[in-house]
Amino acid sequence: MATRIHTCPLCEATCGLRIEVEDNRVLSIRGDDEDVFSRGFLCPKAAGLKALEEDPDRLRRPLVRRDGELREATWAEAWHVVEEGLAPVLEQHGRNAVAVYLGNPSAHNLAANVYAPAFLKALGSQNVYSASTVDQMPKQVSAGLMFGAGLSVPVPDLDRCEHLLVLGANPLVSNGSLMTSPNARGRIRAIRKRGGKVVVVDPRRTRTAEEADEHHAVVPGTDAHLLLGVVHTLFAEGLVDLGAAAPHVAGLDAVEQLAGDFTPERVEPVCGIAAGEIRRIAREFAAAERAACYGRIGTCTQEFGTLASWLIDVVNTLTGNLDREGGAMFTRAAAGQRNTAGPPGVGKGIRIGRWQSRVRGLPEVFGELPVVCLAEEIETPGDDRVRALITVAGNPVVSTPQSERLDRALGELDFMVALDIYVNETTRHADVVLPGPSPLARSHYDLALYQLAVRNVANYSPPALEPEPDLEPEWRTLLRLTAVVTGQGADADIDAIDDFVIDTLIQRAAADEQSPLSGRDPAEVRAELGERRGPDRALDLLLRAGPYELTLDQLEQSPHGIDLGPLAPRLPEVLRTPSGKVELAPEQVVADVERLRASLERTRNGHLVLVGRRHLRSNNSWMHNLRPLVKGKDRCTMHVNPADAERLGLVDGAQARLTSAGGTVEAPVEVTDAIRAGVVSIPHGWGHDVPGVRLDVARAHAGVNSNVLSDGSLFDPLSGNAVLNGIPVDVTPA
Ligand SMILES: Nc1nc2c(c(=O)[nH]1)N[C@H]1C(S)=C(S)[C@@H](COP(=O)(O)OP(=O)(O)OC[C@H]3O[C@@H](n4cnc5c(=O)[nH]c(N)nc54)[C@H](O)[C@@H]3O)O[C@H]1N2
Ligand SMILES: Nc1nc2c(c(=O)[nH]1)N[C@H]1C(S)=C(S)[C@@H](COP(=O)(O)OP(=O)(O)OC[C@H]3O[C@@H](n4cnc5c(=O)[nH]c(N)nc54)[C@H](O)[C@@H]3O)O[C@H]1N2
Ligand code: SF4
Ligand SMILES: [Mo]
Repeated sequence: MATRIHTCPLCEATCGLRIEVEDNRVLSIRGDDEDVFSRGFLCPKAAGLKALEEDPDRLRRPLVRRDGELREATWAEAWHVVEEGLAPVLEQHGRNAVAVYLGNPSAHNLAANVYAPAFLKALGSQNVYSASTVDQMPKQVSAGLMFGAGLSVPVPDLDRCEHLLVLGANPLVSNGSLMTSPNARGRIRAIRKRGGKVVVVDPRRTRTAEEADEHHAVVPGTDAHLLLGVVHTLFAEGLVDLGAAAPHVAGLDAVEQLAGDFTPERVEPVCGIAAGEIRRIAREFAAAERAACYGRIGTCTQEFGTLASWLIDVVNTLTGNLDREGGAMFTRAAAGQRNTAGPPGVGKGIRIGRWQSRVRGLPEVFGELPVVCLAEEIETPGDDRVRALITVAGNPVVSTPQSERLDRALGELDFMVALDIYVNETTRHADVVLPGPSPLARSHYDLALYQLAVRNVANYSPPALEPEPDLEPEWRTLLRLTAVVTGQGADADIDAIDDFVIDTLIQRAAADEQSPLSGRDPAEVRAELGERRGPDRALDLLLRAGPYELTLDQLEQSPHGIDLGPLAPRLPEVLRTPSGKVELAPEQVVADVERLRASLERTRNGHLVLVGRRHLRSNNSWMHNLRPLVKGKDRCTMHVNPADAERLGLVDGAQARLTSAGGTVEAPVEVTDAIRAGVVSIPHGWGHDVPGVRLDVARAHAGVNSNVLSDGSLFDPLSGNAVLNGIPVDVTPA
């Protein structure tokens, strides 16, 4: 028996695991008490990793469609079919005819972090989509415009904060997002223990709200109204004090003007929170010694997602909490962070809208198009129509809007390749499925999430298990795909392409005057990187080029991680805006406030609105095939307030029918006063009972796909992010 230390790759919390292994099998998984960040904390999903290893439905060999059926094949056969499928599309219809969708697990996967960008660059298609536009894109846009880089997202300094204002996030269940904080529950409880205050704004009384001092059941989609009411109050009552950030902030007067007519009385009927309460929220936040305002899915996946995301950091800034200890701070990551590269304090900022989607004309953001456009780009005839799709660890048929339409559209593709470990609602449409090793059978480092952590931390895990014999590492699959789309063919020398990728990274570091590798001879640097190949070598380089000048050897010698200390102030060095200032009132955002102002006049039409929710034992759509995580009570139920239930004749335990512009689903009713009247909630990620899906356990707990109800017409215009919360629905007994 051996003990392996590995970081859990399932969510953003990066918990350390202690795994007992025998004969390449997992005996048990516990929390790693010595982990410098998670200190033994674990959630129930970690046990799912053992079940995932053992899951007979997890793919161990490539699949190729023959006579309409996905059948096991050799890698050589699979690659032959990939070449035969992609080449004609590229030749006859060009690069844009091949679309890519990157799913959420690729954000937690070092291979994808390093090699997906290389593949996308080689492909050169404008039709790139990802789970980001059903998730955090509004925050990336607002942070990009304010601070100059899309991942310069201030995170609450949870461990020193004394007042936490949470909007549209449920960290006690999600374990934190855009706020890497293992044991978020313990860290949030500690705020109250040290005499601080936690305030939650959410249409549902969530587990986080249950443990807070205050809960405000906001009307879905109106956080921007509420926050402008707060901003108005801060100015009106002379509570604005930028603190140490003051010399670095531009646009203060513009913000004051924008907030001018958003009095608490004016926004009260829209957001459903009394004017007096809004004033008190503002006063208490301003009065707190160290306060942080934080928002997540609920504030992003809504009509005013970018405005709400922006206003969260406006509130932090106006009260002197931006970049202050115990406030909202910028992480200083050990590797790969855009805002530690290049000249400090100034940069090119971000550009959005460099191209538009062909059918609806929605703008590009950070190199991708909004996923609400994907179905129409496949369906609509014309030049640049999407005819082939490559998915990488994604399940858009369940996770993105207008599911039924997208499902049909995937059936119309000329060719589809899925890099995935399951045949699910999306990958059942593929012509070829290319599986990779399980998460425990590959090395791990959270390149993205350590940029958003509540402490500066670096932790690398070597593989805890040997990969199963027929599984290619995903980095090699991504590079082989790169070879195919660049015409080198699947038999190309993958190691040579890897050398090219690493040389590009070395040259970039050598050309950066701030980098510890500045001016170094690239060949010499490559030699120093030694025998490692693939993502490990790339990580070693990024660590050496990073602000702590670490090496992968050092990380390997510290299996429980290296703690690089609490967050420290980074203004103005962190900024990459052209002005070298925090842009408190970016032009595009200011222009969008008009839309918000117009919405003040909107009258409600009596529709119920649908919001989502997450469950501790569930992870988006893909872990429902793991028995330990799905056993027990049915989770895919519709929550409804008792008053609505009575009015509509809905009975607890009976079925309800929900109809929207997007479609109809039926779900069991759960009557609960934990949800605001006028709002119903169904979790996303379910609906597994469809033909061709190979998920035996999930099929037995199928649930319904809530994204059937979103019709794809609703999105946040600045970021293109889908509206997934606040969808008008009619509900009747079924
Ligand atoms: N209504 C509603 N919809 C939502 C949300 C919501 O709150 N409400 N939330 C949205 C959010 S935040 C997100 S992030 C998206 C998620 O959207 P997606 O990323 O599209 O969906 P997932 O369910 O995460 O699917 C992950 C896929 O990756 C595969 N996979 C898992 N591990 C690996 C691996 O190691 N390698 C490979 N190659 N494949 C792997 C799984 O089999 C599955 O097919 O859903 C969004 N959809
Ligand atoms: N257990 C578990 N953990 C997860 C995941 C999972 O599926 N399961 N998914 C992971 C992923 S990909 C992500 S992105 C994160 C998400 O992390 P969180 O955002 O913390 O998680 P959610 O539970 O989606 O919380 C969103 C909350 O917003 C509320 N809400 C809905 N509409 C509105 C609104 O208009 N305004 C306000 N103020 N609130 C609103 C919902 O009621 C819900 O409580 O979680 C991650 N962690
Ligand atoms: S909280 Fe997230 S990282 Fe920690 S054990 Fe659970 S799923 Fe894994
Ligand atoms: Mo997400």
